[in-house]
Amino acid sequence: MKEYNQKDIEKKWQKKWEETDAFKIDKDDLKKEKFYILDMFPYPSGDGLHMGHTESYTSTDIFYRYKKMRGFNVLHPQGFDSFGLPAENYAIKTGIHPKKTTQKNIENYIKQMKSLGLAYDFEESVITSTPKYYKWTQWIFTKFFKNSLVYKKTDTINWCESCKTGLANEQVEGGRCERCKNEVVQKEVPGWFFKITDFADDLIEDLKNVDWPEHTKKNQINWIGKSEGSEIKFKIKDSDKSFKVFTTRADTLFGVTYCVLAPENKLVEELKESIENWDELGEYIKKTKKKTEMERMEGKDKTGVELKGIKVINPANNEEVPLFVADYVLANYGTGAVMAVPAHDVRDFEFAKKFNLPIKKVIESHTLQTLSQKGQYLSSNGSDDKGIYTGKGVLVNSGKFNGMDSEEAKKAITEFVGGKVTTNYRLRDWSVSRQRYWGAPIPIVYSPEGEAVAVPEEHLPWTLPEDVDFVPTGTAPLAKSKELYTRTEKIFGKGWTPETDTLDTFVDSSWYFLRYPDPHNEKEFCSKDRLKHWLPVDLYIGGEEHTYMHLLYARFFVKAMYKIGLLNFKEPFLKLRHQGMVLDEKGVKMSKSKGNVINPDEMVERFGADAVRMYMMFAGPLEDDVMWDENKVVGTYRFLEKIWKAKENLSNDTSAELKREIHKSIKKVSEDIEELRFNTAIAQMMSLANKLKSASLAKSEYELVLKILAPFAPHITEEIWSGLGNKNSIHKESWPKYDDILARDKKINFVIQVNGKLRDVLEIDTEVSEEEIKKIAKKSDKIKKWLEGKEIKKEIFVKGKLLNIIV
Ligand code: ANZ
Repeated sequence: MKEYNQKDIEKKWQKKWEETDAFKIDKDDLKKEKFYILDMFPYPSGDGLHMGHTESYTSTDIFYRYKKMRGFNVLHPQGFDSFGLPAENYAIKTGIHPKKTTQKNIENYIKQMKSLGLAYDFEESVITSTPKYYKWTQWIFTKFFKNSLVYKKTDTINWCESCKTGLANEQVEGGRCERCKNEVVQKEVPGWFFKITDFADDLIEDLKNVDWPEHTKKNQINWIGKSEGSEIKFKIKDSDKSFKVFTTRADTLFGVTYCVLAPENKLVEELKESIENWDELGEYIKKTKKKTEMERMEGKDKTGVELKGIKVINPANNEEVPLFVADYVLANYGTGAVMAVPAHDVRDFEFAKKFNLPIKKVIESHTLQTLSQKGQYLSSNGSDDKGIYTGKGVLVNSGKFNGMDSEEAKKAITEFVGGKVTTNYRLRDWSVSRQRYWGAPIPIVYSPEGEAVAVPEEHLPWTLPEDVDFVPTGTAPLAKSKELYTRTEKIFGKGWTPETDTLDTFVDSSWYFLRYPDPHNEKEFCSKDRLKHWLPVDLYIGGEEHTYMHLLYARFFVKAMYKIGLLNFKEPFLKLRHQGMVLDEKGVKMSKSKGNVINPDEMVERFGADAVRMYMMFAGPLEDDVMWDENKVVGTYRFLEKIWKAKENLSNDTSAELKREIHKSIKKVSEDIEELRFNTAIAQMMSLANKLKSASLAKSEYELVLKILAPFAPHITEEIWSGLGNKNSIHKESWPKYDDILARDKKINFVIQVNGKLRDVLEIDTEVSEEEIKKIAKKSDKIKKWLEGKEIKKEIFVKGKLLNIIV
């Protein structure tokens, strides 16, 4: 008998599939129902694919093959998110052009993906760093520009000193650069911004229309941070100046004991003349510039400086309160000014304690009112409460509003002081300018008068110049390109200059899924027909880490493109699932620095792609973390061997029992794949494989087994299939139908009790009647002895489950 030699088999079929263009699809075939399954495309790093990729790409590959066998026309593309910092940093170190490194890495990724048997048509890939692709990234940018969805402003942005570039809020983690982990500072830099805030409400609302994990939806909502509140004007005493605060608790207005301006608030400078301690204040403001937003928000030790000589009038009761500058108030949220109510807000409370400011209670909890209890007070100290209560309740110490419910009072008090009900968002416009080289050039040129003009379509792609020095100096590398400046003057005239920033790479990945249906189109980003047919994406699978922002940005792109008539749908990904992480044997996340990374190549080399694919899927539910365990890969290898060996003992007939088992498996595996429960589908096939050896199995039923296994283990099944004399690929076969009657459980375990105690379990046919069961039970030796000499008083019968004989 020929041994199962996975190495030869896998190489042989991978070559054959390639030669026969096995994974090509007709994208214009409108007759078949379409299904678009999308992977999060990788950044082609020098390290190659990691096990996380292997896991998620295997899952989509299985689903793709299954859907195809079900008769769908399935689009299952792969590409490369190939602009970005690592290639540029590598270029800085080695002098090798990022284009070269990227190309080399992509080739390696493709080789790895092929060796795993992943069915991608790489001729239909998108590679974001190619002019062919970024032409359309730039084209969309110019469309946004013409429709006022992108604009330029000078703003304080997050700046990474080490990468010498601006970063979006989303790229700052705990005050550090997401990439290099160095501290991020605030810097005033001119740059381009996408108007994502225009879509804040839709970005929340439309989540109702997609099938996504709840926590991912929640995360999007939290990031957008919609907050309903009021804007209330406070006047400065003896001055015509005033400022507005944003508050979500207008009901607490009578409890204001001071106000705070953010250090960056322009009013501070305007009040300079009247401020008695300007030096102290200036010193403080300078210091806060060094702090990150996170430090300011989370800092336990509150700091600030009172504006001596200034008083503020509370519009509700005309009381005079002091004004402070404190860094816990942020400049770019709300109005950059707050009314402080220490009795009902934690941060104000901490501040008031430190600066010895009055704490005035104006809300009493309902429970406190009715039960005289102080359930929700965090630190109450007796009846003249100086604690803090942040909940809803009833107004006290609030003039004519006393006794009013706090929710009701929000509106009433806002109206009373002539304020305005407003909504605030945490979401900021998306800053997309990067002072880096390896990205798509922003397709903007400036007239000699400084007016920004979009590069016309005929000059797109607006190519990335090659004559630059990558070493970062703080000015954009493109500013050093002679070619870019000459090109600009040649096309637009003397005195015209190019924009020298490049686009954030998140821009590239915000629309790549729109390109896959038509990646070679030179006239449109995607033909209208193909767009209409293929989009939106039916199923998107990818990791949870680092993808929140990508998801938000992609959703924004689709909404913005919808708004300007480029698309006819508003959500890109109808269904989304995340795969878990791959951990090492000890349950530790794999990472280069820990040295516990497992290389997929090595595993494929040792066990074969089929065994590795199956193990990854068998190790647990897709969304759970997988602990890599080499011994268990051996287990899936053995399973494949059992399938392999079965071909040597085929009979003319399949035993009735095995036939039932096979149909049950078809049913279970189909249902499980639909629900992405690959692990339980494999468990079913493993249990089936154990039964193959001892029973007689005919070729026709064996082929059914091969077909349901084919999406999981595409090589071995193809080899056996062809060995059985089949001319066409197994992957072009239809998914088998199961016989409903055979797939049903024939026998059930029926429990027999005597006086409620389990005495016997009978394996009986589901069709046996109640009378018949009672007879069989009483004949059983295990039961007889309990009934001897006794009178049966009652029989309790539960259909399909148990009989309880009471004596
Ligand atoms: C008075 C007050 C009393 C507040 C109270 C809360 C509780 P969210 O829900 O996140 O929108 N705030 C407003 N602008 C701020 C800024 N620029 N920096 C820091 N804090 C700011 O939070 C809104 C609340 O955060 C506002 O409501 C304001 O404090 C504070 F018992 O006003 B509140």
